[in-house]
Amino acid sequence: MKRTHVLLSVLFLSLVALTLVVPAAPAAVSDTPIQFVSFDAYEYGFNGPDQVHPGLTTLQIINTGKELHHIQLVKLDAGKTARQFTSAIKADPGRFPAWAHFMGGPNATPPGDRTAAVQDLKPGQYLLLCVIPDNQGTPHFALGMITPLTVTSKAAPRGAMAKPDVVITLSDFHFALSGPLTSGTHTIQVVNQGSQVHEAVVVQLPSHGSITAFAAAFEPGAPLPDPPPGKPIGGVTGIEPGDQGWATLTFSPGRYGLICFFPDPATGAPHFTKGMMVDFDVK
Ligand SMILES: [Cu+2]
Repeated sequence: MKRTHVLLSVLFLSLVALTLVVPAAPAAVSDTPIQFVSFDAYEYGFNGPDQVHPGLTTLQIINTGKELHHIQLVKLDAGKTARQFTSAIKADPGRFPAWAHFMGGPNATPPGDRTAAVQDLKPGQYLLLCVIPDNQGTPHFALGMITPLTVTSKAAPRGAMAKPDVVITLSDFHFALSGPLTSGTHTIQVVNQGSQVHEAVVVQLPSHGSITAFAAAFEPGAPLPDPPPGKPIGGVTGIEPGDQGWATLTFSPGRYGLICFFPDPATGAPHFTKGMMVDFDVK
């Protein structure tokens, strides 16, 4: 399928991005209540709860495997099931069914690392998917990384949510930061103001690297660069127009980038080829 096809390029990072990321510490907290759930990701599946409460939820991914993984939450319209989703994808691998909606989640996480994203969950039936492909180009969800998650209608006792201090706005086809990201831990609000599904993959770059060089490494047939052109440290997976998510990430001084691999539905061209990538310095 196209959107996995364009993500194919991410796979090689699983071979090179083995350094441990320091887990994000909680930033300043507000009074906003939130629940916390954690999923282990491995080849090929997720371990975690199959039911959660509705509302703001920190979704943590712990990558206990050997390849790059993420969590793409997909919400199914009422009456649709995981089985119907699987059949629909089998019948037409080129597109997700119209009754399945991209609802974010923690983005690309290297082996041995953990990242998290906050999403506002509504009651209903969800799926957790990993859309990142293996080295044959098969998306991980087709290899078993697909698991149902029921969001109940019962409210739960909650902790406190970190207060976002930077906003990343996604549009067709740009990233905009509300202000500079500084060294330390930040909770970043990611808002999709575009007309297509977008994601934010946050990439730590080498000191003289650029997100353009990182993206260039994903050209089909490109040799694996040494040293690697960057390491993903999380972000928010695909969200629908008008939707949002939050990611708490820890930055050290240096160079970083943002990139979106989602394809334009009309052409299949990944958004970064339309300019949806940017680099920035953290001081
Ligand atoms: Cu995009």
